[in-house]
Amino acid sequence: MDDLIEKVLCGNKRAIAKAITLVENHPEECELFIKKIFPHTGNALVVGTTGPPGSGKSTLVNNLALEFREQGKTVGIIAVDPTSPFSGGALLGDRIRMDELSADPDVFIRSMGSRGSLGGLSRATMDAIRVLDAAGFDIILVETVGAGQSEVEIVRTAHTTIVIGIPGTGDAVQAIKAGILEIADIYVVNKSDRPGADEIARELRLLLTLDPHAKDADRWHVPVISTTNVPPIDGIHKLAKTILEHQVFLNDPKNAKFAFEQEKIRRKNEIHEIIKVEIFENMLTSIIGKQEWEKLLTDVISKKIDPYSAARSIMDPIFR
Ligand SMILES: Nc1nc2c(ncn2[C@@H]2O[C@H](COP(=O)(O)OP(=O)(O)O)[C@@H](O)[C@H]2O)c(=O)[nH]1
Ligand SMILES: [Mg+2]
Repeated sequence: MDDLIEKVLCGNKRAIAKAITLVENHPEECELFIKKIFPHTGNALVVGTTGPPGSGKSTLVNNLALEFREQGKTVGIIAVDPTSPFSGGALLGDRIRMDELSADPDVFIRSMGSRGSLGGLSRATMDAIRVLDAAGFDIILVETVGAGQSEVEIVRTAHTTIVIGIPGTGDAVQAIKAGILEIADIYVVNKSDRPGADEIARELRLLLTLDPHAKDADRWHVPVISTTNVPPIDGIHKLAKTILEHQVFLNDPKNAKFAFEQEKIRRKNEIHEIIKVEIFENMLTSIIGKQEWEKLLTDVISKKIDPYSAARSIMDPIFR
């Protein structure tokens, strides 16, 4: 393991790939591995991107990666798809640009699906981010599908979260309803080459002014950026600039308290996640035997007992 760690710290791509497979598939070894690389993490800027399928996340991430490469920054990319059983392969998107990226020695691309993550996908993703961070990548771009709870958790591990919407889908209003805007540091209206893009951007800016903290000086004010990610590409340069401005904001001593609170939320989520997985994967089966578990499930199915009472019957002996 020490050999693997050393190679990861040197940025060796094969070692990085192996290390990510380790954190995905071997929760026991993973724990020691993360413990050892942890002191080498904390330098990368982690940027999460979320939005509905087909909104252009992969294309945007590719273009953003190319933009940051032009600025001389090294880039790690993780594409997370909880609905995909596959892991390890390249992510979908614009193949040609993608190939351009994967041939670049200063870019590492990895996709993660639900299958190859025994200890939970969001935990595996956080650890994969750590591996890339320890390997010295300047920027780590994380793409996650949709707006479900697990995706929100994944995105919350990022320093900067980009939420993507597209014209003509009622996304903007949907986003507000789903509370998804709350996780956005930057809102992107992609496919702005399509009709209705300006309206949706305007509508979003208006909605954002309704935030009770909208006028607080020590707050980050969520910008709405329009992008087009098919030629002629537009808005990516501005988006990259805004991401870096967000980082400057977080690093400003004036905003230390805000940044610390954000970090606290991230670490709290992560620890919760670890405990949750431990309870479900390990503790649950050791507290309540397999037969007992089966019986409880059967009782709920046959309506002998409701799910709350079933959960209580497991928890009460521990917490009472
Ligand atoms: N018209 C238009 N199409 C786009 C834009 N960005 C992405 N697309 C297309 O939208 C489709 C879905 O893109 P993809 O990046 O795979 O979406 P993802 O599922 O969110 O990752 C692809 O055919 C892209 O070429 C854009 O700005 N304008
Ligand atoms: Mg995609």
